[in-house]
Amino acid sequence: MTSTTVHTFCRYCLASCGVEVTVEDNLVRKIAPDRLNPHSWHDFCAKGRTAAQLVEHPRRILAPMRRVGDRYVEASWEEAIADIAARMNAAIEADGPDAIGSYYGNPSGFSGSNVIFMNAWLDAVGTHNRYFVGSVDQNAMHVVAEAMYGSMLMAPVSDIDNCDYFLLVGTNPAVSAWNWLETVPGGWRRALERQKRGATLVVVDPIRTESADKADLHLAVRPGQDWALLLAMVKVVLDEGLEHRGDCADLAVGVPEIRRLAAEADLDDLAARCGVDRVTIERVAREFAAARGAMVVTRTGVSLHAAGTVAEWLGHVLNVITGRMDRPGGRRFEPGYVDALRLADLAKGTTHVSRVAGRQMVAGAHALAELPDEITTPGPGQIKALLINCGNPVVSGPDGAKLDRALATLDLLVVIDLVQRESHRHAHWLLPATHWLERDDLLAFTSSMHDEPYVQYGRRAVEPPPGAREEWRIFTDLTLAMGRPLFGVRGMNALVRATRRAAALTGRPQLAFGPRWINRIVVATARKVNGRKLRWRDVADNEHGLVLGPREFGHFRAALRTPDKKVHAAPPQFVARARQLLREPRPAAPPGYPFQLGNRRHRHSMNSWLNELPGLHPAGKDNTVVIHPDDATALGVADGDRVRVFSPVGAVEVRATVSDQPRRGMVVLDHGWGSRVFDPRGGGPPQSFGVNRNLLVDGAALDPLSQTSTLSEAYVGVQKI
Ligand SMILES: Nc1nc2c(c(=O)[nH]1)N[C@H]1C(S)=C(S)[C@@H](COP(=O)(O)OP(=O)(O)OC[C@H]3O[C@@H](n4cnc5c(=O)[nH]c(N)nc54)[C@H](O)[C@@H]3O)O[C@H]1N2
Ligand SMILES: Nc1nc2c(c(=O)[nH]1)N[C@H]1C(S)=C(S)[C@@H](COP(=O)(O)OP(=O)(O)OC[C@H]3O[C@@H](n4cnc5c(=O)[nH]c(N)nc54)[C@H](O)[C@@H]3O)O[C@H]1N2
Ligand code: SF4
Ligand SMILES: [Mo]
Repeated sequence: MTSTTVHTFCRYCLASCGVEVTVEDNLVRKIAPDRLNPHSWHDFCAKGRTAAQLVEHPRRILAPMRRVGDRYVEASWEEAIADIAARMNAAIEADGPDAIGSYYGNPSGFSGSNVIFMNAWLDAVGTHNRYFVGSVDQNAMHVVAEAMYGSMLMAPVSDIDNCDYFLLVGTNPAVSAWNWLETVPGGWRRALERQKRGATLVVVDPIRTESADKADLHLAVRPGQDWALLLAMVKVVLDEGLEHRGDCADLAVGVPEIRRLAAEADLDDLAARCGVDRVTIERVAREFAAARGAMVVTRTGVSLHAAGTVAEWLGHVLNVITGRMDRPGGRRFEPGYVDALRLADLAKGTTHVSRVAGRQMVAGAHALAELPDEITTPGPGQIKALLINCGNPVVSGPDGAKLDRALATLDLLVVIDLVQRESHRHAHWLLPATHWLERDDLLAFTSSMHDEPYVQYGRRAVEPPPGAREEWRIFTDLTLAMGRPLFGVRGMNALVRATRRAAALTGRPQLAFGPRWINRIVVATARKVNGRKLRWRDVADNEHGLVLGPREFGHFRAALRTPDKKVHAAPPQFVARARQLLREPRPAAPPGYPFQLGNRRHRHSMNSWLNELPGLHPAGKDNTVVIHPDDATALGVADGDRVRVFSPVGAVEVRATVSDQPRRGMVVLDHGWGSRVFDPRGGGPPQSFGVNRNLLVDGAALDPLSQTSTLSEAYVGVQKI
C-alpha cells in the first residue's frame, strides 16, 4: 500500500489552515496541521481534522440525480446538462433571462474557480436574479467599505502583533477564529499574547462568550445597539479633543459632519440605549484614543441587525478619527498579489432594482429575504428556475418556511452540493460537487485579506469520485449547452470548444480552457510584492505556501478608490440613518415576545453543514436554548426542560440550558441546526439534529442600508412544555 503526503490548506473557513494530508489508495488517512506552512496552520481545528468525513459521507451524491416522483434516480452528466439547459432556455424564451435565479452560499467563496465560472454562467444568462449569502452575513462591511473607501472589497486587516488595545465588537474569535473578510491566522492566540504583554482586550457582546471570558473588560451590550455604544465613544473622542488631528484633517473628509452628529446625541441617552453605563463608555473611549496601537473590529454580531450598517460604519469611524488606519497596531490595507479592488470595480456595472421589493442590488446581488416573493409573484421577471450553489438558505436565512414553500413551486430547482440538505428537498436535479480535498484552488481574490502577503496553491489530496464534478466545469458545460456566451463574451464558446478539441487530440487535458488558464493569467499579471514579481513556479513549487514579504504599511491611501483619494468619514446616507435612529424611541420588546433571540457559533460547527458528521459534537448533536437564570426562574423553566420558543412567524421546541452567559432578556439559540440531510441514493429517512432557529425570524425585517436580515434581533416568547 502506497502512502503519500499532500500539503494543502483547509477551505472550510477563511482561516485557511495549512494541513498535511496522509493518503493511502486515494483514501484520506489523516489530516494534521502543516507545521511547515509559514503562515496559516495555527487555527487548525476538529473541522479540518475530520474533513474526510464529508468526502466519505454515507449520503454523498455520487452522480447527477433526477427527481422522478418522490424519488431520485441517477443519470449521466450528458442527460443532466442537456435537460437543465433545455428547461432553462425554455424559461428564458418564455419570460426573459430573469426567469433564471441563483443563490450562492458561503463555501463558494473558498473556490476561486467556482465563483469565476458561476459568474461566467450568470453573465451568459444575463439574469438580474442573483442572490448570495452577503445579506445574511457581511453586506454591511461591503456597503461601508464602498462608501468610505470607494471599494466594497477594501477590507482593513488587523495588525494584531502591534496592538495595545483591542475593541472587539460582535465577534467571538476564540470560537470562529479571526476571519472573514480578513484572514489573520492564529489571530486570537496572537491577541492573547499581546494581552500578556500588557495589551487591553475589550469584548462587546451580549453573551459572555469564550472570548469575553478572556477579556479585561466585557461589555454586555443590548443586542442591536452597538451603534449607540460606538457613537457614544466617537462623541467622547471628539468632545474631549482626543482625535488624531492629522488624519481628521488630511486623510479623511467629513469629520465636521460626524462632529455635528455627535453633538446632537446625548451620552446618557446613548448609554441607556446600549445598556452600558456612561462612565464605562467614557473610560473605554479615552483609553482607546490614548493607546499607542488600537483597533476596533466589527463582525457578524454587528451586521445581523437593523442598525448593523450604522454600527459597522461607526466602528470604522472610530478607527479613522483616532488614527488607526494604516498604522501599527491598527487596521492595514494589504495589497496582496492580485488587485482585487480593480476587479471589484469591473463588477460595479451590475446594478438592478428588484421587481417586487424595488430595492437596488448590494454587492452585485439582491437580498436573500426577497427571494421567496420573487419566486411566487407572477409577472414578467418571475423566477421559474433556480440554481443553488453551495448554499442552504432555508436554514441560513430568515423565515425558512416561507422560502421552502416558494422553492416547492419552482418549475426547476438545480442544486450543486455534496449532500442533499434542507434547502434542496424540492430539487429536480442534484449535481454532485467535489470537496476541497479533491480540488485544486488558487484563492487569488482573497489575497488582500490575508494579514501578510501570502500565496498558496491549494492542491487536491485525493481524486474525486468519478461522478462528481467541479463547479467550474458544470457552469461551463451548462453555458455551452445553453448556447449562450460564457462570461457574456462573444466568441468565448468557440474558444472553449477549440481548446477542448486540442486537449482531446493531444491527450493533454490541461490544454482545455478552465481555471488553470485563469490562474496562469492571474499570476502572470500579479502585482509586484516586496519588489518581486510572482512567477507560476513560485506558486507551484511551494507546497507549504509562500510568504511574499513582510507586512507593509503605507499602501492604504494610494489604494483608496474614492475620487479624491480620501476616506469619506460621513457618507450622507449613514449620517441620515444615524439621525433617524437617534429620534426613534428606545427599542422595547413587542407584547407577547419579551426576549431577544441571540446566536452563537460552536467551534465544531460550520454554519449548517458539518453538524451531522460523527466526529463532531460527539457529546450531543443538537442546539439548546440558553436562558439566563433569572429569566428561567420567572418562566418556571429548569435546566434540561423542554420549551417552546415562538415568534410571530414560527415556533420550535427545544431543550433549555440555564446559564448566566447571556444578558437578561435575551435567549440564545445557535443557528445551523435543524437542517435535514436526505438520502437520495438509499431512500432512507432524513437525518436531522437540533432545530432551525431562523424559522423564528421575520424575513421582512432588514437593515435598510445593507439589506441584511436581522437574524440576531428577532423577538420571541418562551414557554415550558
Ligand atoms: N441566525 C444566524 N443565521 C446565520 C448566521 C448567524 O450567525 N446567525 N450566520 C450567517 C453566515 S455568517 C453565513 S456565512 C451563512 C451561511 O449560509 P449558506 O452559505 O447559505 O449555508 P451553509 O450552511 O454554509 O451551507 C453551505 C452548503 O454548501 C455545501 N458545500 C460545502 N462545500 C461545498 C463545495 O465545495 N461545493 C458545493 N457545491 N457545495 C459545498 C454544504 O454541504 C452546504 O449544504 O449563514 C448565515 N446565517
Ligand atoms: N467554528 C466556526 N468558525 C467559523 C464559522 C462557523 O460557522 N464555525 N463561520 C465562519 C464565518 S462564515 C463567519 S462569517 C465568521 C463569523 O465570525 P464572528 O462574527 O466572530 O462570528 P460569531 O462567532 O458568531 O460571533 C458573533 C458574536 O456576536 C455576538 N452578537 C450577537 N448580537 C450582537 C450585538 O447586537 N452586538 C454585539 N456586540 N455582539 C452581538 C454573538 O453573541 C457572538 O458571540 O466565522 C467563521 N468561522
Ligand atoms: S475549519 Fe478549522 S482547520 Fe479548517 S480553516 Fe477553519 S479553523 Fe482551520
Ligand atoms: Mo459567514
